[in-house]
Amino acid sequence: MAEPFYITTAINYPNGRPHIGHAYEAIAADAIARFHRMMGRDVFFLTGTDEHGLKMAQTARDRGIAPAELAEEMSSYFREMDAKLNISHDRFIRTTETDHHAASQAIWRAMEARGDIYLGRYEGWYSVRDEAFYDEKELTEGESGARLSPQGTPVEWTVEESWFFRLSKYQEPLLAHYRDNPDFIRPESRRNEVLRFVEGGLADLSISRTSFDWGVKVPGSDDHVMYVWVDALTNYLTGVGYPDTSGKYETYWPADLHLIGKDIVRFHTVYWPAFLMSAGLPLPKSVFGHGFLLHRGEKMSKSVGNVVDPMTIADLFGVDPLRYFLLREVSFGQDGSYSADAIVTRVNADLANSFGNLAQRTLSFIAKNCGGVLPQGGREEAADAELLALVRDVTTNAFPTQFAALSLSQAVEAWLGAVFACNQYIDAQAPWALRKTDPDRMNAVLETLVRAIRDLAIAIQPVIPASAARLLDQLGIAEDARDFAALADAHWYARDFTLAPPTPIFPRLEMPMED
Ligand code: ME8
Repeated sequence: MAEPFYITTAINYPNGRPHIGHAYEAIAADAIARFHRMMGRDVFFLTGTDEHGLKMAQTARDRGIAPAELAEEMSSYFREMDAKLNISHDRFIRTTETDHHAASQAIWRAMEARGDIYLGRYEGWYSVRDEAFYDEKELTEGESGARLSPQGTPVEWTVEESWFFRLSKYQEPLLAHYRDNPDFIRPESRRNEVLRFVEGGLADLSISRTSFDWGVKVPGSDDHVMYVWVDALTNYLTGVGYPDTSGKYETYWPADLHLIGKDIVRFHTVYWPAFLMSAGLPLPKSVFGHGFLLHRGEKMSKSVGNVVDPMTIADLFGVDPLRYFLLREVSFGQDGSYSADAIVTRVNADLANSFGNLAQRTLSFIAKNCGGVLPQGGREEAADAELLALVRDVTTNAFPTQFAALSLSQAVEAWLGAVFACNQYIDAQAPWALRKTDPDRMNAVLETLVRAIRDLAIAIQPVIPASAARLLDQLGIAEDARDFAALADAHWYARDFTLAPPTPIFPRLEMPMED
């Protein structure tokens, strides 16, 4: 039986349309999910929308509509974005769904049964935009003298009757867990931040609200709704059928990877494992906090006018070019910058001029000069075996090793190095010149190239799935022979296949008029 792999993204607040940061996270998670499927794992990939909380309630009120109506409309844009970007999730969860309410109430009851929930009165600072409580000592002073959260958002003084979770009780167990599981929080810089925060002491957490009712009802306490993060985090359990602990839960829980952005690492590595410990449930194996995507190095904000709709970018440049750019350009775990000219430059250099050109030159030559029949045999030289060994090493070793370690950009860089080697080989061997002088040698060169292109197209599928599939179609590779295991078969094309004159897979991009 295939080994399971459960990966999740953060669930997005549908209080507005998706932005490029949401697209980035979905694309990264999708590439990782596709990679593990290709490695033979039984993958379950969960994404969705986080529809409760004060932020949703306030946005809906400002628009004069019910929160459920806002959620319904905006959540559909997130699903459209996922469909457009070729996101291969197994479930799109919405926290307003009935099974999610049941799961949230079940984990609440489990924490209550442990004696970790008590009634009190919350007095403190709350940021609606972050949906987070802050300590006085964490706040800074804004230009107008108003207090701001560490994320730079406004906070308001809140006084309410509230249920509390005994987070303080979990300081030592959490620190022990971080110590014993060095990969629990990645990258290293985020792990250090969390360690410092927890070592500084943990106050009990207010986990219910009475001032609004848009949320999951607290069991046995109907005038309270759960703090939105309690229900939001529980989506990872709902997604696999909790509180039913047979079936999907048994197969996939604990999750292998929660992929999230750096701003919500604390919720996932402090609150969430503490809730799970309290409920007596196993902890996720790993949480990875990726960086933020900045437009020309600046934070996106409506007032700066640089909030770009990811659907527009995908329409302008194509889905796979966008996916490639984001995964190649941004060192995974760090912040990255994007702009139209950076996308055009990167995609033209790597995909159009390097990989695309390699494939197009080779395949159109075969279509034109060999009647579309993939050449075999011919007189081999040392350079052929050298190139194939290099490509094999990248596709079966460097690329998968880096990808599995979430060094996504390094994996793609290694792949690109092999593409460059193929282009040097084709220039040095010049099959177009051999056609008249030495057709026997030409056959060996073309066979080498076709093999290399097939290996490179297979490996890069997680990053650019649709384009790689088109290229593999052009080469006549069967759909069930496109995973990493298939790379071991060097004799895959010893059969009848006629190659049609290929259309280029990676057209050169033009710079749009305005960035
Ligand atoms: O935080 N670049 O939702 P959200 C990269 N509902 N990633 C970004 C980004 C940027 N500029 N801006 C945001 C929430 N993100 C909660 C999550 S999970 C149980 C609940 C990332 O819509 C952000 O870090 O504000 C998060 O991982 C995701 O987008 C959703 O952000």
